[in-house]
Amino acid sequence: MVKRPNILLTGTPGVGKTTLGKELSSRTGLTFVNVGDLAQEGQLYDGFDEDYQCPILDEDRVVDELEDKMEEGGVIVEYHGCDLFPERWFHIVFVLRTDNTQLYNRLEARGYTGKKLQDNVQCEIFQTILEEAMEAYSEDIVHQLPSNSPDDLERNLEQMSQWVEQWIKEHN
Ligand code: DAT
Repeated sequence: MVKRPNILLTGTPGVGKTTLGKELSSRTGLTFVNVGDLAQEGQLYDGFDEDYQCPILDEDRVVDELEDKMEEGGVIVEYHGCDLFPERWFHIVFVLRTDNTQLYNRLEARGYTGKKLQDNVQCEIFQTILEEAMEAYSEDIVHQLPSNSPDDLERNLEQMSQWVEQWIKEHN
C-alpha cells in the first residue's frame, strides 16, 4: 500500500497544468513530473510528426521510465494526454478546462500559429481530453476544474491540497 497518492493532471496544452502542478508540488511535497520534459531529457521519442513539427512520444519507454516512481506513490504527473498511462497508477485525475478565447490567447502568446493553434483550441472545444480521461479511468475519480483566472488557480490549489491531506490521513 502506498502512503501518498498519485495524481494525474491533464488537459489541452495551455490550460495551466504546469503552473498548477508545480505549485501543488511545493504545497504538498509530492513530486512533480512533467512528461514532456521527462521525454525530452531521456529522448524518449519514436519518430517525428511532420504535421505538428514535433517529436512523437515513445509511450512504452515513458511508462517504463516512470513505473518505479509510481509504485512508490506521491507523484503528480502532468501531460496533455492520459490514455497512455496504466489505469492502476492514479488515485485521482484532474482535467483542467479553459474558455476558448482565453486559451487561444495563451497559446498565441506561446508562439503557436496556424494549424497547431487551431487544432489545440478545437481539442478544448470538443472536450477531447476530458472524454479520453472518462474512458481511460473510472469516472468517479475524474474531476474537471476551471482554469481561467488566478482565482481559479488558488481555489484549485486549496481543494487539491485538502484532498491530498485527507487521503494521506485515511491511508496511514
Ligand atoms: P500547460 O502546462 O497546461 O500547457 P501552463 O501552466 O504552461 O499550461 O500555462 C499556460 C499559460 O497560462 C501560462 O502563461 C500561465 C497561464 N495560466 C496558467 N494557469 C492560469 C490561470 N488559472 N489563470 C490565468 N492564467 C493562467
